[in-house]
Amino acid sequence: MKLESITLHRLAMPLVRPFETSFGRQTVRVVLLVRVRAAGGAEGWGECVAGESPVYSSEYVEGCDHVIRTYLAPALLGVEEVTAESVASQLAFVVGHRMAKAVLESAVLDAQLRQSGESFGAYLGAVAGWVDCGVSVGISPAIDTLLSEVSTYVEAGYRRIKLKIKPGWDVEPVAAVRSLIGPAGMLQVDANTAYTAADIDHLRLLDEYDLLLIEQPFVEEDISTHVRLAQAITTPVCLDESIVSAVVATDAIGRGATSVVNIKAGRVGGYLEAVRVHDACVALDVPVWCGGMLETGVGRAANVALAALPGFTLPGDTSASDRYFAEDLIEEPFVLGTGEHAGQLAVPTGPGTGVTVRESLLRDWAVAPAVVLTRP
Ligand code: SMG
Ligand code: MG
Repeated sequence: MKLESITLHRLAMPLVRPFETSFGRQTVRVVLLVRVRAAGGAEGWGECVAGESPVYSSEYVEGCDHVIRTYLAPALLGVEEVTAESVASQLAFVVGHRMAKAVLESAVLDAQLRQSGESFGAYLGAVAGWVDCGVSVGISPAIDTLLSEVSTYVEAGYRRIKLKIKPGWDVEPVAAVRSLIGPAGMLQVDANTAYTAADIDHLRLLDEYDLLLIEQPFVEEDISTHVRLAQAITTPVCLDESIVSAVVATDAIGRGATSVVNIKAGRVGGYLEAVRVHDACVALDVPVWCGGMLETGVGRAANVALAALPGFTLPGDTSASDRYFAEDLIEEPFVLGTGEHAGQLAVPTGPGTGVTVRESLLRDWAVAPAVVLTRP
């Protein structure tokens, strides 16, 4: 397709409760949304996963906005033909900036699929109509508040609990939640790089609680300390921040740093690369699960489609809309299923992401005027 315009929307959406990780506390999700319009009327939406500040990743909203306006959008608006399959190579002259590239590729893919009538799931290779959902639970001010939050999620049907941990908030909350949910409850932890090699002995204490995995205890560049930890503990080690491509995933698995992989399309540069990460892991018999970045329904719809691929054998951080927002940005908020589908979300089947942006909310929640980039 020939792109006519790329529009950047910047919104702020209040979270239903603060979300605290080892790197900070967040009460609002600032979202960069991208809309592409092509000649002939095709239109698509993408959501950038970068946060407001560079604390989870080096990318952040203002930085993504800048690199999109200055380099990425002009490259796509300056050519006659763009497809989802061509975006990565058309943007390869820019080093890194995967989250910024990913949102453009997603929006182009959405436009392309809406035009052809195919769903994200069908295009990516989904094999399931429903996906198992977990919930990521932030660091709490106290154990009893944590337990009451976890109870709410267990009652809602979530199939797995993930606890955010950091030095000083690890063994005690894990022990408390393990006794609350019982031995059969699926439980895992995520440190977002808060530990160092000096903590390996301490992290071994977690082995007692039968965790599904420990996610990203050390800094993203430090593959070798993850290898050391994997050799020292029985809990499987899972990388998130470190895995920025299928090549890195294959390398980290080969080195024994990760025996489970968290896949986030934004972190690896888009859904096409996410599928390559999935395929590489499946070939190596490594289970994967779908990560989350507090997405609105726009990004969530694509994530739920990705999570329906066959290698996604563990519940994802793909929670229902009401876990994040009082009101979602889409007309079809994600709601957990009931009965046999308790704790699951249905994979959208409509063209593209299958969801519709509520355009009035783009205006109500805007924190900056929309920016329309057009052909030179
Ligand atoms: O989308 O439910 C969600 C959040 C899941 O914990 C989550 N994401 O490191 O995996 C992770 C974090 C990154 C985002 S923290 C703002
Ligand atoms: Mg993580």
